[in-house]
Amino acid sequence: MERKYSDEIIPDMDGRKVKIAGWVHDRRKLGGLLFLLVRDRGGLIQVTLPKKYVSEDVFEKARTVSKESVVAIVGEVKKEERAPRGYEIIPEKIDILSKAAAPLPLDPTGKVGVTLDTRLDNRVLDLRRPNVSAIFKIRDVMLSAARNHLRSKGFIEIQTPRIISTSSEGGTELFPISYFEKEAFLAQSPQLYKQMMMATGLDRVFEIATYFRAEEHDTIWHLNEITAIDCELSFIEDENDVMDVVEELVLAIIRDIRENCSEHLEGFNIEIKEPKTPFPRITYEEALEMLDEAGLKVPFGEDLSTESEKKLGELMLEKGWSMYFVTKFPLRIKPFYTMPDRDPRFSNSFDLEFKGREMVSGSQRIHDYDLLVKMIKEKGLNPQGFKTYLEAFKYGMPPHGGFGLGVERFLMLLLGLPNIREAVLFPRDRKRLEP
Ligand code: AMO
Repeated sequence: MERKYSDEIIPDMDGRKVKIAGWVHDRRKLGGLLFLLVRDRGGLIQVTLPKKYVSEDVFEKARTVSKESVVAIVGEVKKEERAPRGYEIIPEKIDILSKAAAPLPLDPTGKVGVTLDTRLDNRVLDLRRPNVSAIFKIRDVMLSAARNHLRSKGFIEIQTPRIISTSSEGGTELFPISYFEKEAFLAQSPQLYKQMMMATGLDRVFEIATYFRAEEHDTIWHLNEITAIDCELSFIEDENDVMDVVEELVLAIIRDIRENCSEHLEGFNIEIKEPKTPFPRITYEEALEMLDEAGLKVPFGEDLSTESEKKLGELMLEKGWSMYFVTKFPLRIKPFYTMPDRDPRFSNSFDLEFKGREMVSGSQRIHDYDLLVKMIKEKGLNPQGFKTYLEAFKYGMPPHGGFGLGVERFLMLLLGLPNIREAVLFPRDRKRLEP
């Protein structure tokens, strides 16, 4: 008999015989009635066992099977308004496919409070909780929305090496690995490769990329292994063209989630609103002025701290803006590949801020070979280390720019998750390498 998911059965199937399978979520006894709640990916199914009507063997299995064991049940659908989804199953056969050991290290019903650390230590059981797996169903929609949107705009998806020989974002955040006789590193972003692609004629590319960052931070905002949506596009005038792509992409993702995730969003105490558009583009200098007026002084030339970003977020939200760009950061604090502004103190760079946190970072890039070599040297780096990257700039490189959007940051901010670790299946942080 064909197996059905809980959400494929409807009360109108009253009287039909079905097969279901899943995990024993909970068991209740009420007089002569025994209830098993069976959980599958679609939700909960009430299996009702009136002692008089079911066989002794079936009743005994249901009475004794340990919680979280995997069962397959054949039975009759009965309309029942008080049950989840308005139906229950009266079983005629129960197969125990896999017995769960007791006691459980974590209770997937969520009745017992647990710390995030215990949850992450027992992530497989944690992911059985509908509220937790919902995050990853939404993440899936987020990535497929991004893919669909970018493809519709002429971007093609690429994969670049995760093992690299040189740093792309500056020297300090790399994980060294042993690569035969050579020194190598885990990629901290696809930056250099996505730029090299601009010299191939494939002039709009994106990658759903893994970043490895050996940052020492132990905060609710940072991970050592993250996923980002990275884009690069050619024939731009300046960074404004790149910001247009970011804005459209973010809106497309939010719209898709609003349209397709209402069921997954039920457990979150949050309404996902479409942000007001067009996203304002305020310069770094304007941001500093706003902060100064609010009593927070940021010395010119310094990056915005977490505190100043948060304050700016509050000031912008007062004006109705949950998303906005901060543009024209000082050139000194940006990576070597960033295009200088006409005013050489600044750069053609931007961040997209969401609720007072950086979610996207991008810029127009330098496409002139000599200027690029000069900037590499000015950052105290050796052009020799960037030899193959620089080659791509020698034989015709169009003007270009791009950005990286942190998937976990976006998911965390969108769903109001208290810790970025909740937005990854198996997070990697300073202390966590397992599971
Ligand atoms: P950047 O280093 O700003 O830019 O990274 C891009 C986006 O990735 C996310 N992010 C992180 N999220 C969690 N933990 C971390 N440790 C972490 N580091 C980064 C943020 C951030 O905005 N090459 C450039 C992008 C470009 O210009 O194309 C880059 O890597 O959301």
